[in-house]
Amino acid sequence: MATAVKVYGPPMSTAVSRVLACLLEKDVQFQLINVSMAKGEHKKPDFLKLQPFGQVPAFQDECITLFESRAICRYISEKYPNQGNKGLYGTNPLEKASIDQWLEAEGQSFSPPSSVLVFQLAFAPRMKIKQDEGLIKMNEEKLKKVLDVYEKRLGESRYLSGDEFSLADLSHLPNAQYLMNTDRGELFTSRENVGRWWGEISGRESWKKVVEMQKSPPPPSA
Ligand SMILES: N[C@@H](CCC(=O)N[C@@H](CS)C(=O)NCC(=O)O)C(=O)O
Repeated sequence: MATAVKVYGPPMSTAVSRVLACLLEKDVQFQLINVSMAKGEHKKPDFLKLQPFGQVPAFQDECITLFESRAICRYISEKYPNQGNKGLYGTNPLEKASIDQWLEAEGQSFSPPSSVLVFQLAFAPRMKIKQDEGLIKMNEEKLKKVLDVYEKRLGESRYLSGDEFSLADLSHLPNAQYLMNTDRGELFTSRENVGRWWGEISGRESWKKVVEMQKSPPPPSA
């Protein structure tokens, strides 16, 4: 039996939760190893050997180590083509290209403004950091423009890359979840197609498990 892959980092991290969603979607066994960011463990020499930028997640499969959550998701999908959700990263070059196109849109267009908003609206209050209203407004405007493009696209197809759920949709879940839990959920729900899409992708069993993991304390082995 294959040994479980290892994911290093807390599930509340958006990038870690992206990888967890992919592993659950692909039905791949994993071991989650907590990294206490509060204690700065992600900047310690041992962790930097796994992730040289001092960020979570890091990922290990047998003798290989990877970082960058989207690259890890692609690897998992390619390594386990015949288990779990078989079409998560497409089954032919055209499907893969379309998924990559929307994964890039997530990474390059959706993630920058939504990550600022996640930090400002969800994390800053918990960390007792003063919110920057100017930054919030500017990034909200940027995100609205991105979601207008999504609204049009999702009027043409059920999911971003076509009519099947894919890595491209999955990759949006972490930031969208945090924003949906703030008073900015309307950014998604006020757009008919985006709201419908959010309902579908956030209702997947894989993502519901990740949300549960985010609510639980880190494992004792951490
Ligand atoms: N592009 C990276 C981003 C990783 C990232 O920004 N991780 C955050 C947590 S979500 C982190 O480790 N932040 C701490 C830091 O940058 O010092 C990925 O997708 O893996």
